[in-house]
Amino acid sequence: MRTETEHTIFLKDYTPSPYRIVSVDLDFRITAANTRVVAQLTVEPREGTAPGTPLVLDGDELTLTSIAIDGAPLAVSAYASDADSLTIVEPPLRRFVLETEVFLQPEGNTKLMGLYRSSGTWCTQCEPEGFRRITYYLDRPDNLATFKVRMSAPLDVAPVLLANGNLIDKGDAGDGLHYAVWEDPFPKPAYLFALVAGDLGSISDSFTTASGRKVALAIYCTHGKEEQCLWAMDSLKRSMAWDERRFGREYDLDVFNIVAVSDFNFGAMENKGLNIFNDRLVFAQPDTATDGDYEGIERVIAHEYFHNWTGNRITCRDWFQLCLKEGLTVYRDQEFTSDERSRAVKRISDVVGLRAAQFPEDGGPLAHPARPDQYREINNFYTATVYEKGAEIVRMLATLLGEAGFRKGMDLYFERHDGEATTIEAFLAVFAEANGMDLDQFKTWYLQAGTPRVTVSDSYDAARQTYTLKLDQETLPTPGQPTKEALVLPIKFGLIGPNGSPMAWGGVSGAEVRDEMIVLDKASAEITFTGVPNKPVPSLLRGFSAPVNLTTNLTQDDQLFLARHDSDPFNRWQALQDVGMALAVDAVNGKPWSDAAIKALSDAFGDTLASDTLDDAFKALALSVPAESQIARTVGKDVDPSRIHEVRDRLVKAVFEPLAVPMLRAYLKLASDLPYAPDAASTGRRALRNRLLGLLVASEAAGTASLASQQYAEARNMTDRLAALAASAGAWTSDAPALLADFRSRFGADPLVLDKWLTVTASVPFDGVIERIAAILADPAFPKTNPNRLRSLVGSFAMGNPTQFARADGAGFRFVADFVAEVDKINPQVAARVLTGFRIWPMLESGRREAAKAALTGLQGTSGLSRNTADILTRMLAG
Ligand code: B3K
Ligand code: ZN
Repeated sequence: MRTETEHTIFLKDYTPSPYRIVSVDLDFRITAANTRVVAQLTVEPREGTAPGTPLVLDGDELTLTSIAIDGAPLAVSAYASDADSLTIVEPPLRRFVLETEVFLQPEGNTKLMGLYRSSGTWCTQCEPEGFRRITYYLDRPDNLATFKVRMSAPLDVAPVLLANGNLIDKGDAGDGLHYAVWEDPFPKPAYLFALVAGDLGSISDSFTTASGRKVALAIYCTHGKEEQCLWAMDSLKRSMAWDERRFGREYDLDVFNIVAVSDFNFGAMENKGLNIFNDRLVFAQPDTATDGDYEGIERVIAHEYFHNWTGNRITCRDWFQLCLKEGLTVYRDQEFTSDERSRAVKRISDVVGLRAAQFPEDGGPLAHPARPDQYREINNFYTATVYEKGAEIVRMLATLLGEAGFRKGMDLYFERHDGEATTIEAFLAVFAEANGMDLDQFKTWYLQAGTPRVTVSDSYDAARQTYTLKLDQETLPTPGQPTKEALVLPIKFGLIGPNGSPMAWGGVSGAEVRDEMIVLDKASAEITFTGVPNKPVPSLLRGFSAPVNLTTNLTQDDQLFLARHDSDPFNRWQALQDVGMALAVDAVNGKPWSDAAIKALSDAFGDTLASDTLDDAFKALALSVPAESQIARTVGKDVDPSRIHEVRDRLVKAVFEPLAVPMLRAYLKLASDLPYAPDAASTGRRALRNRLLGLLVASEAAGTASLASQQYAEARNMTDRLAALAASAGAWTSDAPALLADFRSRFGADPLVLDKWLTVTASVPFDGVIERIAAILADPAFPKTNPNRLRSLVGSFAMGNPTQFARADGAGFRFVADFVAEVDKINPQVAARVLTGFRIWPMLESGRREAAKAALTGLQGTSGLSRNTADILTRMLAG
């Protein structure tokens, strides 16, 4: 086990490198046995570099076979190399060319960082620190260089040779080899380098930019999957058009290539001009991909494309600034989806995701600021906090500045920082400057971890016709941050009169209130509205305008009033969630439900279902009670996941069973004979129908038991089939085992569909699941080197099956800890990610807490743990 401080990198220690690499010439000779890389780096000392300052390059698992400066081989005393660096002791204090030759073993590279092979294809992943596994380099994002890449490979196994930028030469290289030369004119950090060599099929298309340049587009994939790339191509073209319309950003190279590979640690990678994707985020056809998959592909294709400006043209100075590109680009992809589909539905889904992934992170032992100030392993900081909270921070900025003010800031950002590696400070400065606004306090959002709690209570004075809102904010301590400062919170709101219409007010005092937004920037404030003729119901935090936990003194009646009348669709949805949550928490605390309270919620759901103004996708989201993980988080301590499961189950039955007849009628009416289409309206229709199916099965209403197996059998697309399977397996109906077996035999040969089966299997909340997962893992044919398979099976167990993962007897914890120890030797990134499932442990009841701690402590005793896993483990146990 490493110690606390070993290898910790601090933001405060940032210094520019004394040398710069300005251009790179790479020559790859790829053969079945190994890959030889010859690198010619043109290096310059930075101004002020003292004579004799060594040049230290990063390297990892490289075999150095020759080294020269300006063509002259170096004496052994002139350089030193160890496991992770190459030092040139006394480089010339002028521009020079350093030439190295190294050998790599892509075949055995199961970490999937650097150059590796996936199903025979050579491909790369360099972000954040993978380029050092390809050649010795200044592997840091602030070194921008132009790259020219020559590669040769056997023509029979690798007829396709790709790298960043434009193809400038290709031909025969003799001995059954061929070569290609690619040049990228845009200076870039090494993490955006990419290379692909393989036997691939492709589809191609083109896009003409606003200024009339024609860009050649292509998506490469395993032969036979070409048709399945059409949706991704469609999404790409729409993304390119959207970025021109919405942000005035055009694509800059003549080609844009995407390659789908099967073994990939993450979702996708925005390498300049050559995006590499996990194939699950490219392939789609109706009988194997769900609506969720289609949407995910559209979103991630857009996300990686948008990085071309926010990430590539303007990159990060250091990895602490990761959310400079990630938070901003997630914000941009969220806006794209909102414009392409339904804004309200997108917002609700994003908030559901934020609460499921980011809030638990922010409230647990792994909490960290959106811009961390220290790390031991940067790969562990590609988190929901950096991505999703990062996007929320940008969204708040847009809310505070307004659409035009935000766009002015973005324009200035592109104008001023194009071609640079920069910081959060520089990002905030352009918005401050373009809008004449002080954003010093706003910056705290990037520096402070934890989800603020906002408490609001209201009172009405009929005699004075005044209405008062009292607001408080508090952020609890997080690891390393015992005290917290007040944040700037944009709280969008409205007051609703007794007739359900918006209510105007005469005057307001006590805090900054503009239009329909309160800007709370102190620990507390009291806001008084004058000229208020009746007691209103406040609709607070409309559109979830700040990522906080909100508690109010609203009654169930007030909430249900909002659910019916609020003009803000987000808050209509939220109000129903709040009512369900209050009932669930009462039951967990042993407080019985009143019949009236259950009936009121049930009626509100009934009205939602019957509404002819709400759309299907919204209804699908609204007809729900909070997830178990949400309830657990709200309960907050001494959590018993089995009890929460039982309570939620009972709540679903109590409120939805009385609606069985209208739900069944609606379910039957929503069936469609139309061919599958992934548009928002058809997706919404299926979402509602499948939600109703899930509720009917879970409520165990009479006559609904066979509904799932019937839908499963008749389904004509994967969305409907998988929904039926999940409904059946989630309730473990008598048909569930047979449906699971059928699904496996029908689709088991398609790895991406097998993943769905693995996830459903691992998510069954009843005893027996661990044994089933263990048996699947023990099958010698199960590929333990494939991240998608491992995450679908064990990742979804650790993250999405709290009753079994957090079993009272500790079997779930031990199982996951053993898995992490084993997979850590193969792929540390996957192991560390699965381990984060333990972050719930401090809030569990004492027996489970002890069991989790014992499993974690046992894992800590394993020798040779990777830095990735050791880092998560240390923080998990210290928090
Ligand atoms: N930038 C990549 C993430 C790389 C992850 C490395 N551990 C994908 C993205 O966010 O667009
Ligand atoms: Zn990204």
